[in-house]
Amino acid sequence: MNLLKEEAIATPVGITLDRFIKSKQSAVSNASGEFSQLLRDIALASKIVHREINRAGLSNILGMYGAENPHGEAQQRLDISAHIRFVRALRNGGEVAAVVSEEEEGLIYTGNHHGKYVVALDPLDGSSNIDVNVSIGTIFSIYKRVTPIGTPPGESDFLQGGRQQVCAGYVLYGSSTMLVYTTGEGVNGFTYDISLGEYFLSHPGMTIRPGGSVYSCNEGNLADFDERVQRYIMKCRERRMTARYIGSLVGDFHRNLIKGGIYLYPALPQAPSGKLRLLYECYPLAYVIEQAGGAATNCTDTILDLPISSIHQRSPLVIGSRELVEEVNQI
Ligand code: P6P
Repeated sequence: MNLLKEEAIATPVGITLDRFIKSKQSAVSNASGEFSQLLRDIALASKIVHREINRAGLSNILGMYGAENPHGEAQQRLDISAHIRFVRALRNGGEVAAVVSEEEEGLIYTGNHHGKYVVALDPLDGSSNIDVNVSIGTIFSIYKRVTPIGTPPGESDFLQGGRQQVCAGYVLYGSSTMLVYTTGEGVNGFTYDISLGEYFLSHPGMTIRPGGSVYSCNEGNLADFDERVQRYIMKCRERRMTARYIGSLVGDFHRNLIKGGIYLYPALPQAPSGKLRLLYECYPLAYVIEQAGGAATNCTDTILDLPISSIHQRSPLVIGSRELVEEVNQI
């Protein structure tokens, strides 16, 4: 066989998500495969949501759903579609005992009382961008249950605190669809190849630069920010940093992860505890960013150390390059 063929055969087509998961599972001596299956269930749901989003303009699925989520926010049809896809995949996969979703008030019991895990998720973040074709995302967070296996799960399974997450990540439905997650051993990014229906490892070992030249916040609220944040934004302007804000947390977060930068959603008079939710937005992204070498606070305290007392609790969020986040604390 000539060298070209040998070289072609020896060149890997790429590591699929499934092969990556298997390799990680085999490194864990007593792994049962349940966690691996749970990750596959999340990936499957994301592929279906990808398909829904990419044909949204053609399938009468854009626009308002005609109801509000538990926070009084108007729900988009795609919000509900994504919620249904993820809850269904997690229920049918059998590994998850309960789900908390931004789109439902209480726990969603899957009936899998022998499931070892619970999942908190924002099925489709950035809803306001859905109809205008701007990147949106799914954010997820996985915990091992603290309630006894075989019994019904409870809220305590979700109120363990950010440092108890066993996995966290997001799916970005952008110019390409990417799944990015951590299990505490760094951050890895996978790009979806729609022609094969597979995610391929495209961003192994993702890290964020300590500094950065991008700041992301809704400057329309500047007058309502607390003075310290106002001073920080002025400093960003003085430095001629680049202002980039697309109103989609996952999109802004991912850009900053790749290029270095900071995202800020401080408390506001109309949102004294902040707008974002601790359990299924702040905690998971804080886990990812810390694993990538960055930082996340609520403007003063570390997100992952914040106590949680309710499943839809809100928090201010400052997240991104470590030096920039620490500067907000010191300014
Ligand atoms: P505002 C989307 O609704 C979201 O939760 C985040 O994705 C986004 O960063 C933020 O809210 C946008 O909020 O108040 O600037 O429109």
